[in-house]
Amino acid sequence: MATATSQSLNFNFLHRLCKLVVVLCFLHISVTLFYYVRSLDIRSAFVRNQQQQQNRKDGNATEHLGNGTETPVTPKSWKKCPETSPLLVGPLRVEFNIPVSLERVAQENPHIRPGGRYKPSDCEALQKVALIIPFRNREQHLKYWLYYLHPILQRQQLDYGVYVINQDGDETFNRAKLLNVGYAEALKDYDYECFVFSDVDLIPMDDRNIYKCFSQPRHLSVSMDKFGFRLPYNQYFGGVSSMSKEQYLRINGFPNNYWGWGGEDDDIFNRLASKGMSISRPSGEVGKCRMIRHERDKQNEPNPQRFNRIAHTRETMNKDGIRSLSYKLVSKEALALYTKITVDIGKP
Ligand code: UDH
Ligand code: NGS
Repeated sequence: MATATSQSLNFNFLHRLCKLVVVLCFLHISVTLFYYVRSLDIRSAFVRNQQQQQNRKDGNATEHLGNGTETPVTPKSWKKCPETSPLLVGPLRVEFNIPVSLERVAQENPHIRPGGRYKPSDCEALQKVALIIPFRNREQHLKYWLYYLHPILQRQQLDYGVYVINQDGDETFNRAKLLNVGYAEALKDYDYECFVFSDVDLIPMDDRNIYKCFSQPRHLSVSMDKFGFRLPYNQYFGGVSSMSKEQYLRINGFPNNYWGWGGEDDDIFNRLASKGMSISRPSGEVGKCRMIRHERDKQNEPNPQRFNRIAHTRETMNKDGIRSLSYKLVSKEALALYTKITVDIGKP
């Protein structure tokens, strides 16, 4: 009798245990199903959101007309631009006897946005490039630079912005420090990954000389008319050059203490060499460029200290560069064809 009772108790216990296990299994499956369905929802929302953000970034999902209406624009394909732009034409005629005005340049380049910004509308540019120009009192040269370069850069299918770094006041000119300011200020605007540093008076004669960055720092103005279309010396790194953000940071940017003409480009070359980098260059044919002839500028006399300074680059480069840059921003204006940054960089 006692055995029968205990058997029935055991059976009851087992029966309840089984029920509990079944309920637990059911709960487990329901919870799993619930989270699975929810994750599907989140994933598709994420994809939708990403696409919208991308459209917004490229400014093409909708066009704001300024009157409260938004017109949908044909969605573009998000493929990368090709390695070689199909728009390139090769050798170009460059001359400086035609008068150019900013109005004309703006009219002929209707796709340039305020601040001198542009990106291709039908593909995603391979690089985001900031073009940095050291500047003071060279208005006529700047007009030619914008006139020739905007069409070239657009044909090169770059996502770019033009920054003119105007030295305030009449103290001695300092090209390399202005370039450092350009690097710092451009990065406040956009996530640039490549920096092209160009004198205002140098114009490429072939649009296959791409104003972008390469696996090594690039020297672009390799055959200038004023040097008989030859490189003046192997280590020459002046005129127009490009560096990725990473390459630039590896050398602590450029020196801030070369006041007046000469040597700062050799210092930059020394910095690159000391970090084991080599210089990449286009061929002499593709790298042809013209310089706008001019007299020596006031307050940019040859710097008598330059030879001594370039002899000590390795010792000074870690202390003097982008990490120690200081300046006072006077103004920053997004003009129709370029961003004008006026800056007080002090004096020697
Ligand atoms: N720059 C200015 N304003 C100046 C000085 C220099 O905008 O007052 C800029 C400009 O972008 C120029 C660059 O800095 O292209 C380099 O200037 P530079 O004077 O070092 O070099 P550049 O080759 O002239 O233009 C060298 C002296 C030429 C003397 C010619 C005498 N016939
Ligand atoms: C070298 C200068 C460089 C200059 C180059 C070309 O002598 O800064 O000439 O100058 N180096 C020194 O003076 C140490 S150019 O003919 O373009 O005026 O870039």
